[in-house]
Amino acid sequence: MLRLGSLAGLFAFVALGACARGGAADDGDATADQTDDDDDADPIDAPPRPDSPLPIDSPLPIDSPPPVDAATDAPNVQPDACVPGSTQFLTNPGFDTGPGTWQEVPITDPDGVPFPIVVTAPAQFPAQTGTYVAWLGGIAGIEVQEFFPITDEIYQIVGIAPGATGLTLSGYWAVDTAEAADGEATDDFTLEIRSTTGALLQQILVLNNTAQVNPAWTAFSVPITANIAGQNVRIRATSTNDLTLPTSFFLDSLSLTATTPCP
Ligand SMILES: [Ca+2]
Ligand SMILES: [Ca+2]
Repeated sequence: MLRLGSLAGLFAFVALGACARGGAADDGDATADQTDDDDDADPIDAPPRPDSPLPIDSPLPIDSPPPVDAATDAPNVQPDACVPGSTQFLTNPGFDTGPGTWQEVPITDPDGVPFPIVVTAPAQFPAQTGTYVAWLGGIAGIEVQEFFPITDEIYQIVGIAPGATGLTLSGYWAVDTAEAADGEATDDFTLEIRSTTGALLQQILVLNNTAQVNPAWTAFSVPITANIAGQNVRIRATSTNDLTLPTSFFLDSLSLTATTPCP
């Protein structure tokens, strides 16, 4: 009841107000032209009548720039543009977590105790990265009472993604020998890719005692031409020392990468 009563009172008040405004305009400009009188009589804030023209300052839709024009002015940047990357397949490529997935076939001393291959780098020859390296050789046959060349080996089985392209094996090698600088090649080293059944797929490095660079790491990066995508392969290093004057062969900071193509 209160709401109905209040609404009725409001209608009565508005009706009175409208009459008062009309009466005041007629009374205040009785001699003016009737057309001007009508224009002047409209309050500034009166709502437009249904047939009234748009206010002068009303924004017209045609003035609004269409979205397509705005996009034309934007920089020509493609937010989803692909930048080719690379994928690295070796585990522990710098040897710095210890042997891990690297399998060692080491030289042993006369009591059968192995000389580990993944070791802390010797003080006189710091690691290329971290503290560990792969150290092959470094022992002459006669030191372990062998009367023929002695060998060791380290390898890791690596799964190469199907469709991998741009495969490259990179890293650093170093040679430190007791052989004469101008001596013959008597102690040897190879880094290669083999199948899991032992078949040679590609040689990456072939070194010997004459390759010594005192004392420095030498970078290498060799494209893999063997078709190994989608296969498990062995990344294998092996050394052979003859009876005397040992040669050490070091590896560090390896990587086996493929280019990651754009879709
Ligand atoms: Ca290392
Ligand atoms: Ca030797």
